[in-house]
Amino acid sequence: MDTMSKDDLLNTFETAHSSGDALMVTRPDLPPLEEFTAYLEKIWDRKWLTNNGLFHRQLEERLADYLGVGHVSLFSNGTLALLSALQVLRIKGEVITTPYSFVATSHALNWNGITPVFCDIDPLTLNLDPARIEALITPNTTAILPVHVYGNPADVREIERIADVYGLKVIYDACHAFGVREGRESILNYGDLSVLSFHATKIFTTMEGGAIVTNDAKLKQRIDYIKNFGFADETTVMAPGINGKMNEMQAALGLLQLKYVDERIRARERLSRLYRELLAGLPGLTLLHRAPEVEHNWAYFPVFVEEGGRDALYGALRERNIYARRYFYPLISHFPMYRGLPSAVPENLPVAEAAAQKVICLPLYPAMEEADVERVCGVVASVIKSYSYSEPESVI
Ligand code: T4K
Repeated sequence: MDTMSKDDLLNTFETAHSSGDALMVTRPDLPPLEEFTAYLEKIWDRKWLTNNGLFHRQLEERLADYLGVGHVSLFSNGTLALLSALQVLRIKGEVITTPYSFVATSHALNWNGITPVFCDIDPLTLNLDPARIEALITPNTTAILPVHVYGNPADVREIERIADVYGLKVIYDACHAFGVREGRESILNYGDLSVLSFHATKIFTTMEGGAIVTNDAKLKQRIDYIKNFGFADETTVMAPGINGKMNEMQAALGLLQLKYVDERIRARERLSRLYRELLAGLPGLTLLHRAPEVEHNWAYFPVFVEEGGRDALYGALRERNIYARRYFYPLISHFPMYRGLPSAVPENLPVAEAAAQKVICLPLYPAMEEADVERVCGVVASVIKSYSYSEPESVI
């Protein structure tokens, strides 16, 4: 019962869909089908399917407005947006990043021929620990690639200070941070670029999709060349670009999703607060720190279980048709293509190593009922009580 193959997951998902009683770690939110069909009819009429279509342009503008940022460049997925962000800023050599993320964060470096340098994380936020960054800087370091993991803001000010001192670029993997604000300022306004994902598992989805956010109009222009093979006009190619374009169906879905995203974030918040209330004070269980001054998007509900209890909980939940996921275990630094790097040595990453052993993300999505949360918490409490933990843990 250690892990599930992709086929097992899909079968489980199909069975769950028909039985109605399974809880997955997440389920996408979709608008009413007839609203989408109306957009499809317009696409069919216009026969303009991709390459900066009308819905694409509308979504870029509407998103920039909604997010409170200068410019948005849409992509067909978050990984292509990450790859392109590194290209646009011509990042090379070594980049300091976190091992506690989805593997795409480091893969984007790898695909650009850049060496990831893993830095340990902060025990409270689980984001890059700025106090450990400077020791990893070498003459080959060109940038920092932090992640706002679970939508919790990284220490943007301290990272900016270090980047300024050493002349480094900063690209935020903000794939979890759609709509997150700190002191009313969008978290996406920090660093040189921020990258979003609109994958089916994200709080704002276009099925697949992503974006690069910038406040620099010239950079936005370069990003738009790069995602369209480098074309500036019919005959001029400005850069070795790629095909990263979002199509009109994705953009249409995005326009509709914007209508509903606020109410969905509120539903997530309600469910998250219920989880927190029901799980508070269980010995051996730590909840994710959520800073009160942050406007959260309530993406993910990770909990951290002490001393080997995590996998028992994962198994017990599955026996009851509850498919929690261990995001982010294993650490990226454990995967074969990265584990030989000097920075991947587990002794250098104690906080990330511990978090990866303890974490489990419980189901969270707006269509869940309060009774679903109670059901999950019942299993968590019964497993936790079977371990003799003495007192609540406060940090990872
Ligand atoms: N950086 C970060 C920090 C990221 O988290 C991600 C993506 C990226 C970069 C890259 O962005 P993209 O290129 O993906 O835009 C999922 C997602 O595939 C991935 O997008 C996401 N992070 C990651 C955290 O999670 P899996 O392999 O766990 O997904 P999967 O297919 O097992 O789905 C999880 C559950 O979601 C299913 O059990 C049920 C539900 N689900 C999923 C899909 C695809 C649905 O209900 N419907 C669906 O269509 O990676």
